[in-house]
Amino acid sequence: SLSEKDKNIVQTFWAKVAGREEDIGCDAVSRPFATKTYFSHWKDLSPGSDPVRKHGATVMAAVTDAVSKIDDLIGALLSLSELHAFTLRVDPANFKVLSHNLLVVLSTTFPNDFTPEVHVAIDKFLTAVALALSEKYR
Ligand code: ZNH
Repeated sequence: SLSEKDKNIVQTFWAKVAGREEDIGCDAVSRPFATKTYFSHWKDLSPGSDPVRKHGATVMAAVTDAVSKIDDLIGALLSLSELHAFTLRVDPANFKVLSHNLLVVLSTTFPNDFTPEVHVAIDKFLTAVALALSEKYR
């Protein structure tokens, strides 16, 4: 789980992400993650399309919000967990795929800041986010 040191590293790194959420989120959701299964109601599913970009920004805004509530991720993400479990019915295995996509995009967007130490902390954080989002799945 996340140590105090990990939390500090995540929050410091995330200060660099601020303002770039839309591009980063767009890249992350443009990478394959069972898009067709869940987003077939969108008119344009291609990487970087308007709905993909908008959804990337939405997801990243939620992740940024989670960074600010890093001490209570379960509480912070409870209603989103409910939404994904009962309304959207997203297979929680996909949370891992998106987390991985985010790691890839963050590492290439911030090649200098994405040190091995940052990598470990962000990986732990995204794992905790995925776990919190899975809370309402029973
Ligand atoms: Zn999700 C939606 C977040 C993952 C699918 N999302 C959503 C939203 C948010 C989110 C915030 C919005 C809500 C409202 O509107 O209210 N997600 C999120 C996060 C994550 C996620 C944070 C992680 C990290 N998702 C995910 C995945 C999937 C999904 C993985 C699949 C694959 N989501 C989804 C859908 C939706 C959402 C389908 C809806 C969209 C539309 O329709 O537009």
